[in-house]
Amino acid sequence: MPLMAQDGAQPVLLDHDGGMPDDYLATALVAGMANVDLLGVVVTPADCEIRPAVLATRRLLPLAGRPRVPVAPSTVRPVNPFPEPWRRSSRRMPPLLDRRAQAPLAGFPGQQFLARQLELATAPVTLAVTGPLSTIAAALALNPAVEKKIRRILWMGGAIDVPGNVVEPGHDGSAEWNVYWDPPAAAALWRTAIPILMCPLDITNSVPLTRDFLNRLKSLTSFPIAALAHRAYDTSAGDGELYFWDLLTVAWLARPDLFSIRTVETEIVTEGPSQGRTRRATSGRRVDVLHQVDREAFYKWLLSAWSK
Ligand code: AGV
Ligand code: CA
Repeated sequence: MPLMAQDGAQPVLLDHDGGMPDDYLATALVAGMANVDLLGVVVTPADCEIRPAVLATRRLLPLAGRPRVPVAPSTVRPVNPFPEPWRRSSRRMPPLLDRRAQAPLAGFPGQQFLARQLELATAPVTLAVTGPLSTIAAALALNPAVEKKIRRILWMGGAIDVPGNVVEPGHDGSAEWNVYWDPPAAAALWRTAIPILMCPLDITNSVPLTRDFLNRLKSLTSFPIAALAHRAYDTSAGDGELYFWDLLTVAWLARPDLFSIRTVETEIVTEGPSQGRTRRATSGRRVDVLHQVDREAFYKWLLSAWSK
């Protein structure tokens, strides 16, 4: 049955980048939130191959109760592309392959779709972004006037007082990948007045995928999304350390009460060995940052959200 958004639900546009399985599960999670009015989903071609990522997104939305939400592939290009094996893993959403129902395509490239949806919006929209900021930056370049339609950008990205996760020749390791993929796009957003709420590695480091979580998930696989999550994390095992990066980010939309927030001043490094770093700077750009989370309550909430 299609999910009905609650009266007064917050309008949200989701921009994910197809990371397996984090971005897909975050998409299902947002689609399942009754306090969210989901206006569309954009797929940024970053941590994925765009065709399988768009297809998986279109099959996930009906499964999560939102069969009519439009999906738009963005056509932005990287400064620093993701490693090939990570991108290839976007093909592996096995439980979705036999599903026929597909959410519609928007009929515009993602950046144009974003700009249009913002133009049409009658109330300020929250942009939930679980990949690079490139598509949003491109949408603002197409129509700078839509900036005032954005209530805030909720963004998985950055590393403030902890090491980054970029391991590349010539890089010093201080950057998080969603910034590093396109540092000028992040820098462009830093020049706007849009309220930014970041979910950086500082906080996502506290929510790893654990063996205990997988065991609890395994007992819930009679529910379709829980089954999907279990299989997705199973096929991803061996790819290295996994965290609930994007899932923690979007959890804030439904459960802000689980988080504390702090404000920091930062700048984006766009050149050299630290490119993509979100560096503290006095008189830098003020951003709000998800600071601490009630970890066990988050895990519990995630499992319950997947059990319906
Ligand atoms: O840096 C975290 C971001 C999140 O948006 N992504 C993964 C999440 O979707 C990039 C990333 C870091 N390590 C990775 C990543 C890995 N081992 N595999 C794939 N993507
Ligand atoms: Ca991502």
